[in-house]
Amino acid sequence: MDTQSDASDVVVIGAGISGLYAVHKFRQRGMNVHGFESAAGVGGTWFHNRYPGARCDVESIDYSYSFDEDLQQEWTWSERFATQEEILAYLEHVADRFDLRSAYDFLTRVVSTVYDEEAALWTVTTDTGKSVTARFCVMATGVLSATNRPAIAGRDSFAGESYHTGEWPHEPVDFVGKRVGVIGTGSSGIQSIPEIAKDAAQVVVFQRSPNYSIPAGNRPLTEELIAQVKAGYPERRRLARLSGGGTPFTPYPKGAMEVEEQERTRIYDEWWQRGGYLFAKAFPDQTTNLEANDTARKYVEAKIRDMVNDPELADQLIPNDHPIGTKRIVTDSGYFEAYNRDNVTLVNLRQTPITEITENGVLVGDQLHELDMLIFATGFDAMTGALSRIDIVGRGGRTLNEDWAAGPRTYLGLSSAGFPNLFNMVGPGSPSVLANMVLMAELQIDWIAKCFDYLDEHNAVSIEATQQAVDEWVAECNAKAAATLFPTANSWYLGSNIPGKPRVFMPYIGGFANYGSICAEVAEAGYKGFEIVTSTEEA
Ligand code: NA7
Repeated sequence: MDTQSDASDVVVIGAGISGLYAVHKFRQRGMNVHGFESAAGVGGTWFHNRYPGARCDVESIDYSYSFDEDLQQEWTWSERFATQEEILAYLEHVADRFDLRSAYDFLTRVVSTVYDEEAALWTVTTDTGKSVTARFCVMATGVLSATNRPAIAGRDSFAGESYHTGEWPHEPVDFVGKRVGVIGTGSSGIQSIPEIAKDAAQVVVFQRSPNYSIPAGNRPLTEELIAQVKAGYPERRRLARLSGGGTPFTPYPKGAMEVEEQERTRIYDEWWQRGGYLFAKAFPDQTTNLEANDTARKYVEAKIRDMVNDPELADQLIPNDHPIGTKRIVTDSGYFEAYNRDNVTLVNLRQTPITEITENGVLVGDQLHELDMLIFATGFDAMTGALSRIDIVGRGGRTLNEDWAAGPRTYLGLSSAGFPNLFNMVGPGSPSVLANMVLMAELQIDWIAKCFDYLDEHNAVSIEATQQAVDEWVAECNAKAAATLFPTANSWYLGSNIPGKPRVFMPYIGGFANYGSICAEVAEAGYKGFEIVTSTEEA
């Protein structure tokens, strides 16, 4: 183990979408940036989630960096919804193009970051024994990066091949002729099941909660469309920044209950044809008004019944425990139709839960499902999981885990009281996963870079959210969530998938454009809500 010590201006933890851009942006300011990444390469989420069928549900032309005009003109996406492979190739291209790998220690996991109040420095320590001191610490650790392997009895006793979708191996996995069990029907399960079914002898799906899923309507991008998009990129990005979710779409001007049924159906047809999770936003009141939501729910239920041949099976695949859209609607390719195949079976865990996992398979009640391979598509300790696995120690020895014991507490998602010069990327208290992650990351990193300029201009040593600003922002986030139907669903947005996790709606649901305006106003008002300590004060 090497025990090297080093000094930098800023440490960036994570080499995913936000970490890579952070390195680039801060280097452009002339800063010395030190990056750490636990994986062997760049890509974050897109490095790890290599399961068959993995795609992003935001259109490729929007799910890409906007910071460099040449980059967005030269890169050409092949499909409307990009595969994991293509997104990873893109991020690798970005890393090469801007020489970002050189900032990183790969295969290096950060175990702690501790603030020294006197020196106003963070000391970041890794599992390789290396430690780096830096004035600033940027946590680009990802929101869907800490995998969840639920504590099912006998979980580790299965003797066959076993994988988690979020830690998928790099070597090809061969399903041919195998009996494959999949636990979980979130996005990862729903995307992978139809692909696995093409090769496997048998796929047994263990479903606890059915999910809404809308066919992607994926297709190759034509040269004509690409030329059009590239010519109009500045306007496309401008509209995306003015939108609620960071993609250039405008909601219907009226609520679902303000129009006649015929018009409502016409709009639902339009969004169904368009494909994907944005169906949740066909009408602006769909996730705030239960009556409006019910119209969308009924529309989708009828579609599921059309796609699944066996009506009893269709019943079991239709969610009945949450309003549509209050868990992220999955964007699929052939999911419901997969159940029409002879080799795909549904095991309804709501009827009979898993008793235990055994050496040979999964025991449900007294029925043993014998398997050659078991796949955990069981999701993540979302939004806070990756941070909670690092010992983050702020002023007075207080840890972030202590500060967030009853749920995450931030100002603008960026900063927490007691943790000077430490910034969280795309996490709780920001629109985060409710927005296009790439533009989300750019917005926050651009804000932080400007903040660094301000600190330099004012000879400042540190910046930190005040307790009052945090209290008010947490209250604002809670109020925004309470005005919607989202808190009624047991989703990972609320941490409900992790036993013992406080039930708090974690993202800011006030919209991407609003969030951007609030952050800009705070900066223009001289970083209102932040305490800035200057070197004179310190002296
Ligand atoms: P998700 O959406 O959290 O889905 C995880 C699935 O695993 C979900 O169906 C869970 O059922 C199921 N699960 C979790 N624990 C268990 C146990 N103990 N027994 C049975 N089933 C279980 O994760 P994904 O990886 O699919 O997607 C995450 C996000 O990535 C997604 O929202 C997109 O934004 C991209 P439950 O619903 O908890 O009953």
